[in-house]
Amino acid sequence: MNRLLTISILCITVLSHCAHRRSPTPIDEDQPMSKQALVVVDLQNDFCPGGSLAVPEGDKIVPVVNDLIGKFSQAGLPIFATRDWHPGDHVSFKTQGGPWPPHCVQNTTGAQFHPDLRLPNNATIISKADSPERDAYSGFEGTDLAALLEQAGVDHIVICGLATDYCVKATALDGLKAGLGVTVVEDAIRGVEVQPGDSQKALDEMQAAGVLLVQYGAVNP
Ligand code: VGL
Ligand code: ZN
Repeated sequence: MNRLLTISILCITVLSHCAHRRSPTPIDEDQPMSKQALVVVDLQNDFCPGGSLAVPEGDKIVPVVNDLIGKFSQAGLPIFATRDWHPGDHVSFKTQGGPWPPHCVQNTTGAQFHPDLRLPNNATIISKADSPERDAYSGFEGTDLAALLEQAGVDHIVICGLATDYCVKATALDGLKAGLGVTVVEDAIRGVEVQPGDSQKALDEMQAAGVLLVQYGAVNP
């Protein structure tokens, strides 16, 4: 009797295990459920060729970023676009003793998104560094980006935009600090390169901190 019971339990265990492995389940148990959002960083005229703080080839990423926007839109996932949004007397400007030429001054053409960038109407725009006395490279700094992502149930952000060695890096590192998974799309970013090699250094730093670096083709939200 005991033997029969043991064999029965064994059979049930094996069968239920097989059924479990084979049953199509909407939840992939190897990967916890995750909701992603796209964060487009500072893809503004002043950071593109012809702008006052031009990133070399900054405009080259626009078609790739538009494709990423398409992928996230298709998947019904949220899209955020940060913008540098400085007052005319911003502390980061050389005119005020700062390191940069005046750029992305509120309500000027230079602060507008690149004209070919196709942001959907429901994208959320995050303005940063908008007070005279404070600079902010990260899209999280002094904004409600973290709260909005949490509200939307997002636990992983995919980052593209400008510039690799400043705002992309700062946003990615702050994303990790906020407890999010962070992916940076290498062929959808460009760097200022004040010193040659700054972009590569930024990529190394991000990767060491836990940022996932991928090519555009590998992004399947
Ligand atoms: C940025 C320099 C100054 C950026 C913003 O968006 O990366 N860089 N302000
Ligand atoms: Zn700035």
